[in-house]
Amino acid sequence: MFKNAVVRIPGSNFADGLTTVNLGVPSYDSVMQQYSRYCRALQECGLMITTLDADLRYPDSTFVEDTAILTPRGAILARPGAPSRQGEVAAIRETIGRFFPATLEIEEPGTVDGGDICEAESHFFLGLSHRTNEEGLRQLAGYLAGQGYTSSVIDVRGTTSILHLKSGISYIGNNTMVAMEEMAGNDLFRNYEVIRVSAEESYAANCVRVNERVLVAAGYAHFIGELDDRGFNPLALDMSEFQKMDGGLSCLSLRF
Ligand code: CIR
Repeated sequence: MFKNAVVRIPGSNFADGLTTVNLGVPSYDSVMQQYSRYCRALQECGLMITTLDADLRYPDSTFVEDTAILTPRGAILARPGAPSRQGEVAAIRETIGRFFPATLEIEEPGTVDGGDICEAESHFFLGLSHRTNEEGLRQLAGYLAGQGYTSSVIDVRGTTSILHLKSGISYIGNNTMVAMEEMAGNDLFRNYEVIRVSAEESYAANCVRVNERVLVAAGYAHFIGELDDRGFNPLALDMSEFQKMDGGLSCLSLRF
């Protein structure tokens, strides 16, 4: 069960952030509407929200998930691979410290984006990506082992169209892994129930189990229907403006 979430208000310069997709420029009004609905959804799932002010120094800083890995056994501050995002960690450190007195930290030359880290009960899947490097994962695997977790690495550098591991897979509890078509056959998932997300709906593979609900991007009827059929109680949220900046649903919050 999660009790808390940390979010950061999108800045008016949100559209100046990094993106690799060609979906147009986000409208700030719509960004704020979608962000507000997202926060309400977290509250509807029973979470207490800590809201950080917009930080115009970092246009991508609303994607707070990339700054830390929070587990029931402790906090690990990440070190984002994009130079323009590295200052986001200092900006959130004090907030995380309020909830987690002792924090570990990924050190240079390691880089880790939180979006590359997928927690599945006591096992972690660690994405090696264009943002998260081998040294970062070596440090992280050591910290997680110290907390009693196991981990395995999935190299997503050759996987088309995803920024982070969790753009392509999500663990939603009940031993169930959601995976985009291209990743669904990975042998590491052999002991899981795998819900395959078709190539047309692959953006929705980034979804989040929050207590009794699964938050999922709106507009992906087939996948949402499948979640429903399997009893996962999906809650669909419009994410179009965040998608324009390569952002998935999970990256808008840190949940713990
Ligand atoms: C970036 O490129 O870093 C941001 N525009 C999007 C980050 C999305 N984060 C995530 O999926 N965890």
